[in-house]
Amino acid sequence: MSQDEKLTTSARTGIGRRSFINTAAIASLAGVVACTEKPGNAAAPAAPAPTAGGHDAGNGTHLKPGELDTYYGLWSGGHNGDMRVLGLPSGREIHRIPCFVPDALVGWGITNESKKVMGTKADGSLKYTVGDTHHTHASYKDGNYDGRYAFINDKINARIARIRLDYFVCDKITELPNVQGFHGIFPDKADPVDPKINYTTRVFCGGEFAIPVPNTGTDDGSKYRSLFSCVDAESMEVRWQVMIDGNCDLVATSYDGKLAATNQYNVENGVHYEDMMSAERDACLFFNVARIEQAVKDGKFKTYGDSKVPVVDGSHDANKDPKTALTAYVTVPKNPHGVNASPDAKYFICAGKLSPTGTVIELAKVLDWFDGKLEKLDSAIVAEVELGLGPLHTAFDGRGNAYTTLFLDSQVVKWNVEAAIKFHAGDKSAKYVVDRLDVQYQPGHLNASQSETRAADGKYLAVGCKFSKDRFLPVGPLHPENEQLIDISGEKMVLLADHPVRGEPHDFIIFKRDLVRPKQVYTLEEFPLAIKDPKESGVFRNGKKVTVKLTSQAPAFSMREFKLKKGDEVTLILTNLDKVEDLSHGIAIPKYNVQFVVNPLETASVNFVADKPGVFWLYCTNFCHALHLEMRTRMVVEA
Ligand code: K7E
Ligand code: CUA
Ligand code: CA
Repeated sequence: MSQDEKLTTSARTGIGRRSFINTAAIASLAGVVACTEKPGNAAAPAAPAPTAGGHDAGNGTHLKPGELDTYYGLWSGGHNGDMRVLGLPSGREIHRIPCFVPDALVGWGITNESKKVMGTKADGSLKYTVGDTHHTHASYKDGNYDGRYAFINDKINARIARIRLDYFVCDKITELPNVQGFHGIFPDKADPVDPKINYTTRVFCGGEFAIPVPNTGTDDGSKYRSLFSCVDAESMEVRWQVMIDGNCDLVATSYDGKLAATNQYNVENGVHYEDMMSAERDACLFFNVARIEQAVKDGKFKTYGDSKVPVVDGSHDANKDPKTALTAYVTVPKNPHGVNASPDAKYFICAGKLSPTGTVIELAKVLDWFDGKLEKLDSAIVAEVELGLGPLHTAFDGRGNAYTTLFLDSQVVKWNVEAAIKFHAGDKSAKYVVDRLDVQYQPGHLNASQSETRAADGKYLAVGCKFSKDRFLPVGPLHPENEQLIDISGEKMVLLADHPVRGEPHDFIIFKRDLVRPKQVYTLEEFPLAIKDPKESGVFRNGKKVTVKLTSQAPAFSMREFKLKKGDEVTLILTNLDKVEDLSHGIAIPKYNVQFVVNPLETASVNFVADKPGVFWLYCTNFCHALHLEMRTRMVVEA
């Protein structure tokens, strides 16, 4: 972009942005040298951290070839139904993890193994082929990510997926019963009863749309309800649900495991948007996790429809007495969006959306209320301060500052939480707004490096802008969204980079790269169908049912050809016996609509009916060897 074009863009967006660009450029001249020369092997893993503030080429995000990023980002892929893995600060997309939607690259939704994770109908076809991921979070230990799992939601079909972070693959998907529009998720960070369990064992899920429960075709609007669900992080089974008044949106959890919360924008139980915004205040609803689990143990629950999941009553009426209440409704201004836990473990912050405010709720006071020590629940609100127009989500830098997106103002506002509390308490000299930065444009989610952990490090802030407008080359009516990277290491925020992303990105997390230790190869033992020796290959017939066992080792499959008869019901199993990292093979079956990839020591299988006679060249689809093009096997289907 030329200086002139920059000016034009600045002029269009109003104040200040050009001066931020200049600030970044100046910082790069004054700062520490970011990238040190690394002799020899370009793929050596120890990449120097580009020091925020010491920017290379004025943006701090450029890595030299062979240098590695210092942070991982796990991004929701929106209605692509996947999770994306980014390296930061470069912003390079390094992986996509298919979850809810088939993916032709690896054969997700084609292999039997992936179909089993995704869920099938009686005829073996996929139950769902669309998904809409919004929120992604990872499992915790001691208040920081432990590299075991990530979790992601599918809003459309009310499913939660788990991703194994040793292989960066989705290994389980669970559909929540009696829920529609499943939105927020958050793993717990400890057990409320057993202090030895200082890691994630549950994931909480917010049901956004109220529906008849059970939803069996009788439309009596007065009975629409929403459920808040708890999923077991290991078994991925739904442990329990809470039937609430109003709805759920985003979810947050406390560091001690005692509280989970969801913001509610539809306490009105409206069915049209006008109804949903008729009240001046909605709520942030708290769940007393230990009491709910006790109630389930004591049999104080119901079940609905076909579901066997225990559902406890979290309505206002059933929870008036604080000493026995399972839920607590703190009222917050109009149609809030986003509830986020501060890294000092003290506060949840609700962003106002239709109110220009941020609400700070002190968790110790909510617990006091449950203990009967706080008379008025709403006095757990320790600040409610003006931030700007359309506040949506909040991130933290670990130095007491919060960063909130302002959708309507197209800004990020940096504000100091303790100053906001002082201001709210009457000290009008307390200046809580620290900085504002224009972003391009209409930001939704934002998150800072390590933000919702005890190890928040205040280095980078990424902002998911819902509109990119003029920021990228025009490509027709559908523009990419704009993921922006901001340096938050100083007093003032500094915009570092624009990154185009496929829609519709929502939430994401950014964490230090040494918190995960991905494996480079599978083990044969992980796959019950593994073919451990090429000598076990062959065609094994049992009437019409035929099993084809095949292995791959560059540059050949274990059988040069094999024969089938028309009408055979075939299961083809392929084990990749190459043990070297990155040496994957793919296999395509022309005219049979089959393609999938097997990574080193991985096994995958497909089922098909050999209904088309002829000669078919099965070929390797991953360029694996100088003889990759020659890596084929002939399938002969006899008429
Ligand atoms: Cu997390 Cu995008 Cu679903 Cu806010 S929501 S923007
Ligand atoms: Cu194997 Cu290409
Ligand atoms: Ca409302």
